[in-house]
Amino acid sequence: SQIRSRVVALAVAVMLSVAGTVTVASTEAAAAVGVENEGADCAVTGLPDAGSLPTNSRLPDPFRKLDGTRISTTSEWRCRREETKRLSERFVYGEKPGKPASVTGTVSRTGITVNVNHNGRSSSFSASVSLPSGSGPFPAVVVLGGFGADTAAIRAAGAAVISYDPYAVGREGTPRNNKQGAFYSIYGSSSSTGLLLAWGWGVSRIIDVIEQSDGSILKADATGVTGCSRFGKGAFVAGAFDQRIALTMPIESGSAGVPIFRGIPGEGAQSLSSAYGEQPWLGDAFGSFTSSPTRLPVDTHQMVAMVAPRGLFIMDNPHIANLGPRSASVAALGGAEVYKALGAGENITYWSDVQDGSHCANRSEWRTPLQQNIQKFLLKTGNAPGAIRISSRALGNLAEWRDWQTPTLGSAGDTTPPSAPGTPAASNVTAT
Ligand code: MCU
Repeated sequence: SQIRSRVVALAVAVMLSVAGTVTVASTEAAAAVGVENEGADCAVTGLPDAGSLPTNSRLPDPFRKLDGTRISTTSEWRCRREETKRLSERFVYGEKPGKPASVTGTVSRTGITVNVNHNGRSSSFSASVSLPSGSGPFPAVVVLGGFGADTAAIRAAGAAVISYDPYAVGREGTPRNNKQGAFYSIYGSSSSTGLLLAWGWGVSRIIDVIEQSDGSILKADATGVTGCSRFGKGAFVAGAFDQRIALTMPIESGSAGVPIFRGIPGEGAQSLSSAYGEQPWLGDAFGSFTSSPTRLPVDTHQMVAMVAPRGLFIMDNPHIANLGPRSASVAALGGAEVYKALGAGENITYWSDVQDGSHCANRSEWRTPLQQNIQKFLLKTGNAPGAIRISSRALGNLAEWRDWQTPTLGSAGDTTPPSAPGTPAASNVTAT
């Protein structure tokens, strides 16, 4: 039935564009239901070593493969995405292990329990559930931490709120060689994986449990994730690393979140060494890049791209330079180029046009786009286009940051060369 629903989604996705040309709408490349990582089987060779990295003051080309050639079809993105994931793990976040040998648990109308067993080690954690009105089953938004997300608006839109305490899975306040929490009970307190990816691993295990439940309370194929500040960093990483997450909504994430690493020093945002040192959020390997981000073979526009073509709603605050909002807008603009190339340009929203300068404030400006995103990606009842609304106070310029252009990608299995830039890619997908 998964294959069947994917075929239906493909058929529904074939639409006539305004110009009358057949194009494939955003859902065409949507991740298959129930697959945490669609590229797990891609053979990745040629990952660089930390010692052999060239300096590149511009953003790495998200379309250029490790073998030096660029992808030319949308189907090649799957394994280019896997390369991007592996680079991000090796140099930025640390490794996210695959699904543990055993994940069990329960879903009730008030809570979720998660029990994990792997290699003779076990750990567990729980989260609370708050349902919207109505009879369900409901989509759900996992809210990391207890502040900054508009949980009333989420529930009013018809999604459940899963309140998840990331510290149960990856504690703060520990040295890097003695990390604690459910993730590290399984993978070891000296794991080089940072807290952000550990928190994301916890979200993935919550989704495992929802998938295994009888589906009468929560839907397994309609999960979103959000959080503000350090939990915005966590929400961003969770969404980038689990393709079952249909909607990723980081709020005011700051350094180690959405902002491009390369832009942070010039913008005067929280420095990379401060973000690296404050808590073990990033992986241990990032330590050798805090004063030389230009050596990184990957930057956060590519984490944005890892979310594509799924729903992404980045909320940012242009009033606090320490958060790096200008660098965050560049990450969004750069990542949006991959969304566009995949035909999913309407699935990303970046919004920093807000009045209140306080960090993690409840903002009326985001209520409508938040609910539209929930309707579109979780309830599947809406189709509001995404929007890029960057405050003029913190407007980055992608052109200054890139030396690559966005290719027009051919469709899967296409044997004809891609069409000229600027025209829609021809599609060989037909409605069935
Ligand atoms: C913006 O996120 C962080 C920031 O990186 C830290 O330096 C600061 O201590 O805490 C922020 C936060 O999580 O605020 C709630």
